Amino acid sequence: MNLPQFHIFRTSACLLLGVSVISEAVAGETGSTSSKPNMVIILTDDLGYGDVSFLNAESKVKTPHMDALAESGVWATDAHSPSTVCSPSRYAMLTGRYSWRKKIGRLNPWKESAIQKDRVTLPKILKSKGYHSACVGKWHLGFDWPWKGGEKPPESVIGKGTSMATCDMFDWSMPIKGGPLGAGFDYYFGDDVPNMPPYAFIENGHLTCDPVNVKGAKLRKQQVMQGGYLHGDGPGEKGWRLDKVMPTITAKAVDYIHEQSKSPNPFFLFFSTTSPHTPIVPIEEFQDTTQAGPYGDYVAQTDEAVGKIVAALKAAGVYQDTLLVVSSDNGPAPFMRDLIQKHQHNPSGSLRGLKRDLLEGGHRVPFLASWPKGGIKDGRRVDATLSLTDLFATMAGIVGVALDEGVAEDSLDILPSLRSGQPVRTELVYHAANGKLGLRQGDWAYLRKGGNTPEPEWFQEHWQGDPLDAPALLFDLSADLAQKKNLQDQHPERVQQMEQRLAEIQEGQSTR
Ligand SMILES: [Ca+2]
Repeated sequence: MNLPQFHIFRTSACLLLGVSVISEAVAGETGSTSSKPNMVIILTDDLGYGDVSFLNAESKVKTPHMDALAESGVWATDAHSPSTVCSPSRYAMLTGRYSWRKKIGRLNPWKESAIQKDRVTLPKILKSKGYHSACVGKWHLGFDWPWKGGEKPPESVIGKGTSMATCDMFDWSMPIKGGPLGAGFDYYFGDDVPNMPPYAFIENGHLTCDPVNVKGAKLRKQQVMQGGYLHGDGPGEKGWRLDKVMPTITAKAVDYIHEQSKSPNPFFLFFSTTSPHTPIVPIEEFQDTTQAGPYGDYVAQTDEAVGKIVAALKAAGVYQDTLLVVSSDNGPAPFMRDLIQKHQHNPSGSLRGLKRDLLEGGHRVPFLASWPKGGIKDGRRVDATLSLTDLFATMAGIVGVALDEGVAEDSLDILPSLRSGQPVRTELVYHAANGKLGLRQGDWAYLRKGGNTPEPEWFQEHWQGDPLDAPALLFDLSADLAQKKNLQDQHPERVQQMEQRLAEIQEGQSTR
């Protein structure tokens, strides 16, 4: 693996400067001499609250590796992705800032880097403390592509959801800029977005192949096992196999752990799986291994990837002093609702709603954390409200970086929640795919009108929930986690108060 050089000088300088009060507290409480654990975030793509067996005993998929982490680390019941679709959710996690402040939605193919160059990001914060960082897998936050002649073709040709890009539009001798490296990572390997061109791997600033023109529809027809959409044509690797993406990026992430564990410096790995998002392409080893069709098999493969990362951390001898987080960037894909009828498997489990929705199923996600030396252990269940936006302030706190104004504006240090279940977050803004917002306050969820996809008739009969087209939706999650009963009529004053607060947050600059 061609990794950039370590930043030894910077690390030594940071060590000489000493550790912060927060870091000393960590060391004092745990008896560890280290205040710089390795950090690993495994972010799965569209994995649902009902897909994993540690949260849903009725799941038709067994997830033994994640279940084992739940038994040894901590698992959260009320963790949320910052948005209900990929790009904004990832933006918020890496910047600690609500994505709607920048009005970012799901990026179409060939979009420019969505994270501004001067934005302080999580890898930049950790780099300032001597960490080496890598992003492996899905990115979906844009790159600055090497357009031939420096001019981007019109959106109508390349960027309206269905790409018609061809190889001759690019100058591949020039580097692909921006992307993960532009956002502060030292190393990137992945395929950006598996259902969008380029249908190829990118390593740092270059494709790993000499690209040819690849037809998305042909790939889909020949290889995809279930549903989904490929966003058109574009440059790609000759003979590209969609099913080699997960095994390849998993192996890269494992290699990275082994390589970096030899260094005296800590590392930060953002392993962003492309599964179980479409294209649904489980490898043969997992086909027909679950009772939830190819999607279920792909969830099982995702679980195994988590197991491989855990095994690599243990084999490298760094598991005890690594903060490992496993979660999902949003709820399960809308077309997976069909699994309820076909396989009696509800990917949202006990929750109403799916990816894109303000309802809990859109953003309440599986969440696991482990850091044995740091007191995140013993298989504890955490019911405190968490957001993936909070990973920024939490990790910054662990390494002793104080956050300036204008940095990670919506991120809270949730270490007390992870260590002892102590609630930190009392409010949370929900973000639908269409930009509509909702607000969580304690047990109450208030959803503005229009932030949920209409439900098919069969599902309405099955779920027996109140209509979603009311002027506002208000749910008491302590009594009604399934969000069947809209209480807006019974509590008009609460609706008014929460709407007012939501508007206030929208007008403000920060929530921390
Ligand atoms: Ca996603």
